[in-house]
Amino acid sequence: MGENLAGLTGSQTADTGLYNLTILILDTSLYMSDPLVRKIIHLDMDAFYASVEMKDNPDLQGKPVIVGGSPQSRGVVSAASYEARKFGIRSAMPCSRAYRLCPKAVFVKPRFHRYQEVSRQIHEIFRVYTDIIEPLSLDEAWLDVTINHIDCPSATWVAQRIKKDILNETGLTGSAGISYNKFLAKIASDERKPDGLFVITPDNSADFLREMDVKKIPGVGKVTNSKLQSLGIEKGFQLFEKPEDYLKNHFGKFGHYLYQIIRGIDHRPVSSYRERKSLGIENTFKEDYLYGTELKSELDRLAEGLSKRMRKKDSRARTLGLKVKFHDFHQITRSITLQQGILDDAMISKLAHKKLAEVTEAEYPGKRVRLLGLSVSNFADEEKEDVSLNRQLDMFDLLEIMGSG
Ligand code: TTP
Ligand code: MG
Ligand code: MG
Repeated sequence: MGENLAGLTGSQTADTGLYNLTILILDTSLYMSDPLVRKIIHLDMDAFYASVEMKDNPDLQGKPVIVGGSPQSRGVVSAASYEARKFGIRSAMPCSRAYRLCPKAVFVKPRFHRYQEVSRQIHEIFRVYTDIIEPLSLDEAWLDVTINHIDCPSATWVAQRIKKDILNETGLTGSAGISYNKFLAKIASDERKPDGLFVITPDNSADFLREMDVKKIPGVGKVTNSKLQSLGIEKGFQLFEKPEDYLKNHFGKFGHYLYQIIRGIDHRPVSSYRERKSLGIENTFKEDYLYGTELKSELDRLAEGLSKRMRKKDSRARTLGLKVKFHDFHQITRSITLQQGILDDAMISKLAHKKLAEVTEAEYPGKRVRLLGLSVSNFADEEKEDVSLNRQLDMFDLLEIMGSG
């Protein structure tokens, strides 16, 4: 059954009534075997910024397109079209290197408002099918379609409809991953890019995870991956063989996460737009800074400001979030949650500096920063929620912090 479903992914453009009916039957019968199984779609647009530019400017069609800085600048690639990727060009690569790899590539400056606009269009389409939508960034989101507005029992079918609507309304393609939890759906959306659709079922997830490279696990960054490699863990089955205590010894709390995730266990709900309480402060700088004295003192100022606000509101929080927007508008968030006690001024400053160093030195070395933000959430007087984190501060981030901390 699982193989049948996965096999459908290769011919997703077919659109005969019969074909769709086949999907419906396979998918329904699969999920009907366990009414408690959730149906989650992860949708991620293909070469998002580059595709938007190519759609808006037909001259760029079929060409290697790079959205980011100019080839002479010290900027990096934000997005590379699939044509550009044939030359080995990837996001976050210096533009100068991209130019050397493909001198005929067309370099385009980003237009963030336009990407936001397209992102809003896509979200409108999502809402036709479900209200349970959790955006991860402008170009991707999780959707819980276990119950959906069109009463369709097949998540695969819903994903196909969404892909088609997106294509009709924006002219762009996205890739869908369908599975029974967020982790597997996210991994699945990457499997058949571009314009892909891939299903991981309860029946075939074990086989899939066995063959998967562990570096694909969200939260496994460079640091964790080299640590895993040094332990001889590169493929899923190698991780699977390790006892939980072994992983905990090497990775702390992150070890528990790895143990669970490689067994396909992820109970996080798709948490939709509802705003969680958080208190934050951010600053866009007049010039972009590399990691160094100026950036550190900007962070000090933010930490002080945040502490002051917290005192004013008498808030006692457990989670600290750091937001970093780079000069190319690429934005990331990291969070850290205290297991005990509440954040005081000293702790806020210490943790914020630790995270900033990790992000700017280890993860994105040499990338200039245009904005820093700090926020606190998970207040001590707040009712405990399943995942008591700000929506943007994904649990994977938290776990990565715990793992590398
Ligand atoms: P991604 O979804 O990671 O990549 P993508 O959409 O360009 O390509 P793919 O088909 O593999 O999904 O990121 C979405 C957008 O976010 C991307 O188009 C540009 C921006 N971005 C950056 O600005 N810098 C980065 O390092 C990355 C990874 C993305
Ligand atoms: Mg994408
Ligand atoms: Mg994405």
